[in-house]
Amino acid sequence: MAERPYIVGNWKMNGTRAMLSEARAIDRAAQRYMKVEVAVAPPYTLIHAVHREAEQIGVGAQDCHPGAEGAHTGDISASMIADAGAKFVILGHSERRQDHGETGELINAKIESALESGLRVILCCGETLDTRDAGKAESYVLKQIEIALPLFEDPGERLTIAYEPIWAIGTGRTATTDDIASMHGAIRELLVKTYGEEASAQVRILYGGSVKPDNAREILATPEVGGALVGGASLSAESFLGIVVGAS
Ligand code: G2H
Repeated sequence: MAERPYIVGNWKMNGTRAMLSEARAIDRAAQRYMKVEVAVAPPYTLIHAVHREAEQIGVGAQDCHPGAEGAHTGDISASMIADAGAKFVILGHSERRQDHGETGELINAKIESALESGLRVILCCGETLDTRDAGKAESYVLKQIEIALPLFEDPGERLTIAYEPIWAIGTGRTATTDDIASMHGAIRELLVKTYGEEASAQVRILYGGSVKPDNAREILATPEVGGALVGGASLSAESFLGIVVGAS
């Protein structure tokens, strides 16, 4: 288990103001688990409201535009997200790669913009079942990361990687702990090669894909798993907190 595991709820396209009571409950309970870093990424419409409620948890966004401002109808920039109270942004989620055709180059540009605005970044990666079955999962995932990685000398806590095999997202199916350990180990090697041992030590590698209270403890005890990115199970305070307890 990481020194300070990072448990992040990704609410995806879920949540109206009625969800603020869940955020309040998560925030109150998180104060009892200070050794775990807890955060949620609600939809844009709730970032400011959750930020105002939150004393302990971090609040983030699920995407941003690579530009600073301008004529981009319907888009939101990293500086706007930061202004609303976000401290981090999830980028490169497979649902954005699939639904919006996001490329590695675009994700890299978004990361640069987010970092310039003072946001921390959670960079997602993960392979399809076909890619895994073809024995190409590791090379595919490492390539996704290499293309998107920002160039800095010391990423520190500004960068987090989330490995989310697409075939395990919202399906109830999780990767085996051997699969997870092997992929996380390969990602760690890449980080060390890119930034050096010392500079990359603070970069946590999260696992995501059907993490639930009943499998969290085992997943979080897997080598090189520094926390979890949680979708469905983050929508109720009770189940999300069950995962936080598993990390404590
Ligand atoms: C993977 C994960 C959160 P879920 O997308 O990013 O979602 O926990 O619902 O599989």
